[in-house]
Amino acid sequence: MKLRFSQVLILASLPVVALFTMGCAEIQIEDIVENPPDVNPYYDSDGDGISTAVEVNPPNSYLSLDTTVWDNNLCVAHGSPNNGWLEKPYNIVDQGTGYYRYNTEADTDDWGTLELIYMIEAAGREWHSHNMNAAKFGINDLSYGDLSTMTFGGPWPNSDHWSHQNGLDVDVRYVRKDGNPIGLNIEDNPQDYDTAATSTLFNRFIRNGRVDIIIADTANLGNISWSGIIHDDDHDDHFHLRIIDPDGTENKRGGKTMRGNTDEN
Ligand SMILES: [Ca+2]
Ligand SMILES: [Ca+2]
Ligand SMILES: [Ca+2]
Ligand SMILES: [Ca+2]
Ligand SMILES: [Zn+2]
Repeated sequence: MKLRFSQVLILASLPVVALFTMGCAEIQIEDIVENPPDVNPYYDSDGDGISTAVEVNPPNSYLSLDTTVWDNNLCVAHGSPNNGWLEKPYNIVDQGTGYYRYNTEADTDDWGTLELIYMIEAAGREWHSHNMNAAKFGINDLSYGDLSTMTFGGPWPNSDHWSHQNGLDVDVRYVRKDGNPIGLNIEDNPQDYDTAATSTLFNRFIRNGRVDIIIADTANLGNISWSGIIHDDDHDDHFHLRIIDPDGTENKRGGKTMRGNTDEN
C-alpha cells in the first residue's frame, strides 16, 4: 500500500495524540504532588546521613549497617585530638568520588567520626561534579584503628603524629597542576602547585561548616581570609584539617545528627 505524505503525517502523529489525550484524562490536579522535602540523596539510599559507599565498605561491617534502614550515628570522639580515642568510628572508602586515600595499607589509619568522613565525601562529590583539574584530591591519616583488637584512635604506633587521635583530623595533599594522584612538596616543586585549585579545595571544606582549623603553608594562597587558617612553614607536602568535635566535650550523641547537612553547593 502506498501512502501519501499527508496520510503518513496523520498516522505518525496518532500515538502522540493518543498519549496527550490519555494524559489529560488521567492527571487530575490533586494527583500532582510535589516531591517530599526529604527525598534521599543519590549517594545515600536510605537518607540516614551515612553514604551507601560507607555502609557497604567491608571494614564497617562490624557496625551492622543496612542500606535500606536508617542507622543511628553512634560514633563518639572522646578526649582531644592530642589525647583521645574513638568509639564506633567509620572507615572511609579508599577510592571515593572525587578523592583518593594515598596510604595503601588497608583500613589502618582511615577511621573517623561520621562528620569528618561526610565532609570529605561531600567535598569529593563537588570536586568531581565541577571537573576540577585534578581528577581527585588526595587524603590520608584520619585516625588509627585495629579491627582485630577493636581499638580505635589513640596515639599512633610508629608515627610522628601528635594529634589525629579521635577522628577529627585528616591530612590532604596540595593540588597538582597535572592532576596526577601523587605527592607534591610545594617548596621543592612550586611549578607543579595549583594554588587556585587548592584555594578552591579549602573553600569546599570550609563551606561544610564543621571545620575548626586548617594548618597549611599558605604561601601563594593569596585569597584565603578565613580565620581558621593557621600558617605553618613546615606543612610543605600536605595541609592538616580538623573539624569541631561533633559530640562536644560531653560526648553526647543526639542520634541521627547528619540529617539536613547534605548541601552540595
Ligand atoms: Ca545510608
Ligand atoms: Ca542505613
Ligand atoms: Ca567528644
Ligand atoms: Ca578504607
Ligand atoms: Zn595532620
